[in-house]
Amino acid sequence: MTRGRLILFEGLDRTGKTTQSEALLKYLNLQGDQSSSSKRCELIKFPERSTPIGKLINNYLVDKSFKLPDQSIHLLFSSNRWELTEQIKSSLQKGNDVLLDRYVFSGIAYSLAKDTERMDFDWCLSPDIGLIKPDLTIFLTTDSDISTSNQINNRSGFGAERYEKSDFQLKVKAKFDIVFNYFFKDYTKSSSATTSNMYTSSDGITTLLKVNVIDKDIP
Ligand code: FDM
Repeated sequence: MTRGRLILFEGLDRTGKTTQSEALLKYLNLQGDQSSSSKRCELIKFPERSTPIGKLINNYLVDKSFKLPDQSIHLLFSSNRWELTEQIKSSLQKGNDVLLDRYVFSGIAYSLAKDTERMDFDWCLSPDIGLIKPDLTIFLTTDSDISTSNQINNRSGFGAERYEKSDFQLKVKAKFDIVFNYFFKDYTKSSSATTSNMYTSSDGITTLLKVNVIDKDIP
């Protein structure tokens, strides 16, 4: 039996990760229905808020008065990925494709954006060492910092959760560049916008799509 594919959607808030991952889920499941195999595709969104650790993370995100050291919440996000690792591996082994909405790269970029003393890149990566590596990563971002701010400010309901502030999102955007430059050999080359990798949704939000196969393993 061929192992299923692990496909990751990463990116800033409000760039269409959920829309795109749900569309691909539907498409792959339709293909599965049409073929003779009983392969199914599943989508896992991180943080997965229903697990014991996910519930803690959810409290932290929705309740801004809930205090946790930056180190602790970083480790909880990583721990949440470990909670789901066996499930992901077993689905892939059955030949099912697994789609992920956020993963290790969000973990590093969001924590680095906090500029916490001694939480450098290596520190942030270390709890994720050994996690299963995606076969394909699709990074959704915006073309400029101005569009990032505008998109974020115009989002309905934006600001309800802890990290939903446009100045913080701009920092995350810069940190994603550091993270992707480290993991993907051709990241810089793929970063300029062309008509083929831009799309605008019905609410006028423009997204830049960068598709990369991971070059370095999650060690
Ligand atoms: N987030 C998500 C992190 O800070 N670290 C992580 O490891 C992950 C997976 O959680 F602001 C942040 C990113 C986002 C918040 O994610 C909740 P969604 O995609 O908005 O639910």
